[in-house]
Amino acid sequence: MSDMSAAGAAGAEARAGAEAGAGAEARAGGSLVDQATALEMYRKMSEIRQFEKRAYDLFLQNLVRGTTHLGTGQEAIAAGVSQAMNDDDYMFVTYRGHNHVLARGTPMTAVMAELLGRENGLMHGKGGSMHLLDVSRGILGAYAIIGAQLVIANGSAWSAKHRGTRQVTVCFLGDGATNIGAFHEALNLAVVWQLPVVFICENNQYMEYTPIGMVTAVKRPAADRAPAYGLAGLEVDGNDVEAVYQMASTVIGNARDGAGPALIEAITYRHGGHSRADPAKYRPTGEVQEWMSRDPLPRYRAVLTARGIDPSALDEIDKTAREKVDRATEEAKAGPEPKLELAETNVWADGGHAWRN
Ligand SMILES: Cc1ncc(C[n+]2csc(CCOP(=O)(O)OP(=O)(O)O)c2C)c(N)n1
Ligand SMILES: [Mg+2]
Repeated sequence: MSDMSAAGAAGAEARAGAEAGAGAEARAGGSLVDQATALEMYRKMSEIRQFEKRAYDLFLQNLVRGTTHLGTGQEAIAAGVSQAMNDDDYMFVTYRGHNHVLARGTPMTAVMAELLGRENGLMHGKGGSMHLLDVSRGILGAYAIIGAQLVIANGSAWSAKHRGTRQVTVCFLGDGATNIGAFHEALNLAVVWQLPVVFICENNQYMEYTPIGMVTAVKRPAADRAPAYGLAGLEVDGNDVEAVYQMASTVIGNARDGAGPALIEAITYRHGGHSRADPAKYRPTGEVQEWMSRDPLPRYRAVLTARGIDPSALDEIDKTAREKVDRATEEAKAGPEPKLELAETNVWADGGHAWRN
């Protein structure tokens, strides 16, 4: 028990340092990010934005199977956090997971084809938008049950700790998950076991249709709960990709070095409704306009050009991203419908199902 307390205390100090460190970097105006990293993050955001626009157009053409939850407006969080991860780190996402999977480098055609239910999709057309999984890139699933992924992410973090691999698990969640029991269970155990896990709460202000503030006892649903579990109440502007990148780098680095878990609340806004069935008419016009003026993409473009990057270099990135989305769309559309024989494959880890039936 005393060992555990000592580890907890060391972790708390490291986390306090992380908070101070992130603040200092933010005060330096974000210029600590080198140009190659900055352009890489811009590229990721541009690709995601255009992918999501295309996904929406494809719905309207009735080509996307099942429902879809777009991450438009939240690109800076996926881009900044993924940039701070090592290649062999693990990632858990929600049903709103296109952004994160693309930012992690999963081929765009595979993601697009999955939305279209084609055999060349990431899950061979059997998962759809809500169930993107790419074990080769450490993405251990997309979870549609709110909060479920947090406790499973603890398992992946525990495994890495047990094996001594220095891999960190990054687990994304929505603000709505903070009022689910699994959120509290997962945070408690992550701290008790000092797991190398970083939880990123994307507070986009709404759950399905209800503002998170209407049903939550504290102002900041994640950050204000963190201290109850001995964690720093970290909050970041989720529409500022460099701030996200810097804070994520600090806490992921700490977790890798054995300082234990962290929880970040990234403040953001989704540009559209909850899912394709939701026109989001319940949101006040002024609120939407206010957030649109903080759109992470034009905002980062302004930061980069003010820093001396030629706008034509950014135009070129946007053009290449558009071409990539065009190519992915064509390749996805050209993919065959999944064959019936595939229906019962990939169900169990051994690729079979016979023992159960
Ligand atoms: C345990 C559980 N309860 C209810 C739902 C229905 N549901 C689907 S999405 C959602 C809202 C989640 O909001 P949030 O966590 O803020 O994520 P966001 O959609 O804003 O990204 C709800 C309640 C569910 N999927 N799982
Ligand atoms: Mg939400």
